[in-house]
Amino acid sequence: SGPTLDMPVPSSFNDIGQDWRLRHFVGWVWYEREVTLPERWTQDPRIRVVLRIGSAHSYAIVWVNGINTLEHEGGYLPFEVDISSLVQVGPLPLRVTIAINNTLTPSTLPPGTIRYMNDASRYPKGYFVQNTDFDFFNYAGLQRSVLLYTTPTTYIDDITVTTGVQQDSGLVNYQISVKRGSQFELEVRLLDAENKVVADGTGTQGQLKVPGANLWWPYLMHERPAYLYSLEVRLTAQTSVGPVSDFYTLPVGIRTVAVTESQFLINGKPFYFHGVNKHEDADIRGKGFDWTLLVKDFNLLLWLGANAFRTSHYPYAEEVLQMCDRYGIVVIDECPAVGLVLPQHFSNMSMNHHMRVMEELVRRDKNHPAVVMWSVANEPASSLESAGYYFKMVITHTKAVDPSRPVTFVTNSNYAADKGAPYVDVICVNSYYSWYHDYGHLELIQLQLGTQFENWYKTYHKPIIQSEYGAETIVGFHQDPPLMFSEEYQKALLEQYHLGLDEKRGKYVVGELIWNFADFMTNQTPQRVLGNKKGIFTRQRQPKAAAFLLRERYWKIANETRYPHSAARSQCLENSPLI
Ligand code: GCB
Repeated sequence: SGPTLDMPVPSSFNDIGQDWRLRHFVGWVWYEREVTLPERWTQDPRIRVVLRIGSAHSYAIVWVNGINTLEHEGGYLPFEVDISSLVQVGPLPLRVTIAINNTLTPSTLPPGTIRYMNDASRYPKGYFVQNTDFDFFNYAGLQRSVLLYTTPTTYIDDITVTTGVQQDSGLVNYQISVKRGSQFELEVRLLDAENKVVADGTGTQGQLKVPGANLWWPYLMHERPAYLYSLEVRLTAQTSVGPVSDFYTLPVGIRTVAVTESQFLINGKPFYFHGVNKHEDADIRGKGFDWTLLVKDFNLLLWLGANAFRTSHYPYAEEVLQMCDRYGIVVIDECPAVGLVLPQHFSNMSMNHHMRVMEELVRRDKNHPAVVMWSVANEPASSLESAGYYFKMVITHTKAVDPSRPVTFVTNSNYAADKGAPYVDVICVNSYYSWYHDYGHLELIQLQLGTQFENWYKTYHKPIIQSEYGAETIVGFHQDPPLMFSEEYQKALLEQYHLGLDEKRGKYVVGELIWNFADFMTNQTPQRVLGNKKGIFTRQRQPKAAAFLLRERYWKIANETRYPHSAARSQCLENSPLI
C-alpha cells in the first residue's frame, strides 16, 4: 500500500530523495525485497539459514514470507533470526519485509519526545514534532548490511576471548558456545601473522599459552602495532541427519588494559589517547555504512597521527572496529545513551533497556582488542539525584558482563554535583571554554581548563580524559586576529587547550579527543549552519587549518612519549592502505 521508492541498503533513507517529507519523516517505513536462495540452502536438512540485520534504526519488525519472525528495539546494534523452517518450502523466492519506526520516546536510547502542537491557529490538526536532546541528525533506515548466511544445524554460536600476559608469554583464554547439539568435538588453533600454528587446544574452554608473544600495541606505540593472531575454531558434530562441521576464524590481539589512580595502561605501559570523536555521517548516505568512506577516514586518522577515537554517540558498524583492530586505533566504545536530560530518562524502564543495550554491545564488540573501554553514556544529567543509582546499576552491570575492561561515561556536569562519577574508572569530561561561554575570550582557556582538571582530580583521584573540546568553524572563513567561526579561531582555541593539556599530560590527564573529526549533520536550529561545523575536516573530508595543527601535535606527542619519530612515521607509511 502507498507509494514505493527504490532504497539502497545500507543507507539512511533521509537524504536519498528530492522530497522533504522523506527527509523529515517520523514513523513507520517499510523495506521489502525478494531473494531466491541457492537450492542447497532450502533442501539440505543439515543447513541452518539465518537472516541478520546489521542495524535498523530504531524499532524494527521483521517478516519472512509474511510471517512475523522478529522484533528489535535499538538502532545501532545487530539482530538475527533462524529462518530455516520458513525457507524449507521449496524453490520459491523468499520475501523479507522489515518495518522500521524511527520515533524516539522517553524510554528509547537515545530518548526523545513527540510533541503535539495543539494550537489550531498555528498548526494543522494532529501536527507533531519529534524533539531530541542530542546534536546529530536522527538518520534512520537500514543503515548497515542485511545478510543471509548459513551454518550447520549444530553450530558455533559464540566465542569469547580474553587475553593476558605472563612474563613474555601471551595468554589467550577462550570460551566457545555451541548450540543445538551435544555430541561434538572442538579443535582450537592459534596462528600467528605468518600462518604458523603457535598453540592449540580442544573443548569449549581453555587457555592457550604463546611463548614470546607479539602483543597488540596501539598505532605509534610500537614498531609493529596491531599484531593480530587468528583463532581457528573447528567444530565436528553428529546430528540426527548425519555429521556436520562448522569453522570460524577470529582475529585475536593479545593485550592487557588497566587503570591506576593516574594512568591508563596498555600492556603495562602508560597510554595517552590523542585522537578524535567521530560520527557515522556523510553526504547523501547519512549514517549508511560505506567502505569507501571508512578507508578514507582511516587514512586521515593515520595521517593525523591519531591513536584513538570514541564512537560518539552510539556503536559504529562492526567493520569500523575490525579496521581499528588492524591499524591499532584504540576505541572508547559508546552506547547510544545520549540526551538523557530529563528525570524520566532515569526510570527503571530506561535502566533495564540500557542494561540490555550494554549486553548487546558487549556481546558484539567484546573480542576487539582495539576496544579498551566502554562508555555507557554521553553528557547525561548526572547531577540529578536519580542518576547516581542509575549509573551505579548500569556500570556495575556492564562490568559484570565484561570484567576485562574499564567503564566510563562522558560528563559535562560540575565535579561537585556529578552523581555518576564515583562509579567510573576514568573521568571523561567535555568542556567548551571560549565557545559556549566567554565568547571570544581565548585568554581564559588555560585558567579554566586548569581549574577543571584540578577539581576533578582532587575529588576522585582517577585519570582524566578531555573527551571533547572544539569550536564551530566554517571552512574558508578567515579572520586575524581570530574571531569565532573562522579557521584562525579554531586553531587558536586548540592551541590554548593544548597549553592547558600539556600542563597535566603525564601527570593524570591521559587523553585528549577533539570534537569533532569531521563536520556532521544536525537538526535545524539557528545555532547550526547546515550541521555542526566543529570538524577539523569538512563533511567531505577536506582539512581545515586546525587539522594541520593537530597533526603536528599528535606526531610530536607520539615522538616524545613513545619511540623515535622516524620509526613511527615510516611504520605509518608502511601500514597506510594508500600504499
Ligand atoms: C557536546 C556533545 C556533542 C555536541 C557538541 C557540540 O558536548 O557531546 O554531541 O555535538 O557538544 O558541538 O555542541
